[in-house]
Amino acid sequence: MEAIVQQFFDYQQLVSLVLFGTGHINDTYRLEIVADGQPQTWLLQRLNHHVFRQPEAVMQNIQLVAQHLEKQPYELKILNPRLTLDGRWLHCDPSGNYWRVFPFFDKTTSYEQVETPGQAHAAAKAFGAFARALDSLDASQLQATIPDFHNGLWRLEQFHQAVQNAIPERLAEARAEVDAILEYQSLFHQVADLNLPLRAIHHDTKVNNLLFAATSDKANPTPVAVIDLDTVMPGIVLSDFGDLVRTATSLANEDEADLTKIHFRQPIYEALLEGFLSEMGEILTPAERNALPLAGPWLTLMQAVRFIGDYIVGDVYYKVKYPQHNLVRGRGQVVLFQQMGFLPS
Ligand code: GN1
Ligand code: MG
Repeated sequence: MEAIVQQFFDYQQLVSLVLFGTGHINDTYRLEIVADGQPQTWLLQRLNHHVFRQPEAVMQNIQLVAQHLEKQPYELKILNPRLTLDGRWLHCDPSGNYWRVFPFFDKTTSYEQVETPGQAHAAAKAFGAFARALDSLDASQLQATIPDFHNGLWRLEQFHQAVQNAIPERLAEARAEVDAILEYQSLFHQVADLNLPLRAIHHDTKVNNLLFAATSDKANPTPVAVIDLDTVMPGIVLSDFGDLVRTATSLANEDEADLTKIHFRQPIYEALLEGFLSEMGEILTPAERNALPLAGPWLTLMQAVRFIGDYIVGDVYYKVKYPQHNLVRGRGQVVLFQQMGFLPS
């Protein structure tokens, strides 16, 4: 690891390097060094190149977005990657792993779950401000670094294939969830048929991808930065509003195994809608605005498809901590989806 840190910094002392955060894809470390006689904290991250097959394109997108945000009236901090000492965004180590460094925003905190409408409003306003600042970025300049990432019809097709190729015992265990997903599959057609416009979309607006000021009032926190820009690429607004609804409205977090704890909270939903529209209300087209109620159910069902699909084929995508982990996550998504009250057409 020292050899990697040396690519990015000319430092006097490496004080600590510890695993950090709860991401399902990349490995993130908090790095403390002494450089130029000063203690400094950074984030060092291994980019999962099995998921992001064009690491350079991911960094190009992030760069483009960061540069664009710099030129906008945008009040949050911008996640600018740090270059290696010889001017590269990524360092590829001898084992073929890709590394990059981001600023560590001090005195900030993140929440795995939303507790108050004030938090929900602040979170949605922050992601809304991010989307608004990117409204003027031509989305076709961004590369689709994970092709078909939030293409519901493609996810559905992959899911059907996963069911065909499933490990029989796992498929049997997940039968109820698989059937529930199939019962509502028309939702993916419904959203695809809307042909909503492509924008520069974050695509991972879970509430823990926001940093808030650690000293601010927890019930009404002050956002500091939108983080995790890896999946910024062309997409539809339902992705960003939807993932916010998926992660913020539920009383329990994504890993909760006790299904009785999963509740969709309507007052939180209303605060999210108000917060998001306070930034994006005048920018959305009428079709986008009318489609917002579909965002939460659509994204939650898609996440169920992804977790259950991964479980039945043997956990090839998401990091898991125990064998049933993806099943538990997928079950939670199905329950949350059912509570959202979407009726198949
Ligand atoms: C993944 O890396 P992380 O945890 O931010 C995933 C998202 C899912 C999310 C579910 C590249 O995000 O799409 O919504 O897990 N990212 C990728 O928690 O697949
Ligand atoms: Mg992510």
